[in-house]
Amino acid sequence: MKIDIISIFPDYFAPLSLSLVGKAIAKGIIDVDVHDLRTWTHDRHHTTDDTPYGGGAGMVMKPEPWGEALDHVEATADGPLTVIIPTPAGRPFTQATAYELAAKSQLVFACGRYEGIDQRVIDHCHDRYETLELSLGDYVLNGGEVATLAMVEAIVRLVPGVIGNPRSLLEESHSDGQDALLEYPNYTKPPLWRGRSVPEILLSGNHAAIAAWRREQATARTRARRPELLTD
Ligand code: 6GU
Repeated sequence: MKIDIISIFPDYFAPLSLSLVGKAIAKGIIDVDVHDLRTWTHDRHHTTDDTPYGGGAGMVMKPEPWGEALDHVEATADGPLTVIIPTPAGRPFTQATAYELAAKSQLVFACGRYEGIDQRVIDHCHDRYETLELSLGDYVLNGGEVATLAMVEAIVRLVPGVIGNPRSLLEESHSDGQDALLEYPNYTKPPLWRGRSVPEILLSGNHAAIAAWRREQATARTRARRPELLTD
């Protein structure tokens, strides 16, 4: 999988060379290119934003650098592009979205500031590429960079070969879709820590009883924290 990221803050993406995503890059399973949007400005100050038509607070990203950046990525691509525009005004990014995107050959993340990119760029993307405007949740970040880091990690771990033991993915896959439950609590050694014991059942060796206990715990936790996830 190829991932292109276009941003005025390319330094935000240094952590991609660490941990799981970094290993996937080292293994050659994914290839990440971070592009500085200012590469495609032509004035002395490398201007990427301007005041909004119609007035109002904040600035809007100018269309011209975005057009050239996208043309460049398209011209150097060897297949179809899927463009992702992180925005608090987008559809929710979910685990189902992550699975869908993990199957694409080339993703392009267009990181704008939260006041947004000139709408004509977004319309151009919808006309020319498969394009998704996606939000992480109902809160506002200053720009798409941190949202992109989160989405890239969620997607890349689902690409075949990235996670050594795909059983951990299998267990999770029960937890997507409508009747998802939150994860049950986990314990490791020692059996007693600061007066707190590991629940007896987990030491019993009774795998059926353990599975039932975990399901109860997950259900109780889901009812308390995310009742909207329970269908029954
Ligand atoms: Cl995807 N972008 C921005 N700027 N803010 C957000 C977001 C995305 N998701 C939640 N808040």
